[in-house]
Amino acid sequence: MKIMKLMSLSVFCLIFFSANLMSKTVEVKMLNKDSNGQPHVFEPAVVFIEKGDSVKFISVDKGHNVASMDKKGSAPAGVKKWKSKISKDHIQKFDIEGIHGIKCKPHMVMGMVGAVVVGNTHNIEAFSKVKLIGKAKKRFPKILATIKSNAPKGKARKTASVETSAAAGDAPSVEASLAQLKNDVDGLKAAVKDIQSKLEKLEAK
Ligand SMILES: [Cu+2]
Repeated sequence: MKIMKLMSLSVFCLIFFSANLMSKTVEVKMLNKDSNGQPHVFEPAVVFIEKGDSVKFISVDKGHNVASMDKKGSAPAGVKKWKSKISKDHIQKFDIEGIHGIKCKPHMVMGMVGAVVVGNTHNIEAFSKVKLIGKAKKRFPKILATIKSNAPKGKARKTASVETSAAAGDAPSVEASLAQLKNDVDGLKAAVKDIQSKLEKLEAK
């Protein structure tokens, strides 16, 4: 019995560490102006990540912050409010799947809004009904269009997110090995489920 428990514990550890190895951080710049001359922007305005990944918001220009949008429908159920300090870099980890609206508090009305898409777009309907004002309202359709045109997620990650961990030259092989690792983890997860159910049956006896 003890051996079984130890075995399942070690498999859990393996999965835990593999999952941590796979999580990544993408970067979003907080800018006074983007390359097209658009004032007060997150660049990119929309990023696509997986559950457990993080976004690093870089305070390139001063006077900005990043926070959860805090509007009805602007985040999946269970997401708590969060915000960064003005003029500071901020790393935010996302553990709940779905579309998370973001804003810069001082410049929201001037259109400084965006979104972090975590894994999938299951809350797109509620998100598309978020009520914004001013220039944010004007920019919102473009954000929605970016989310829609890049779903399913796989395609978008290459163009819309910035890999910070992988060196540019060997990016494809890193991608491939990550995919392999993910497959392995999925296999392990199934194995753990199997062990768990056996364990439960044994304990029931
Ligand atoms: Cu701002």
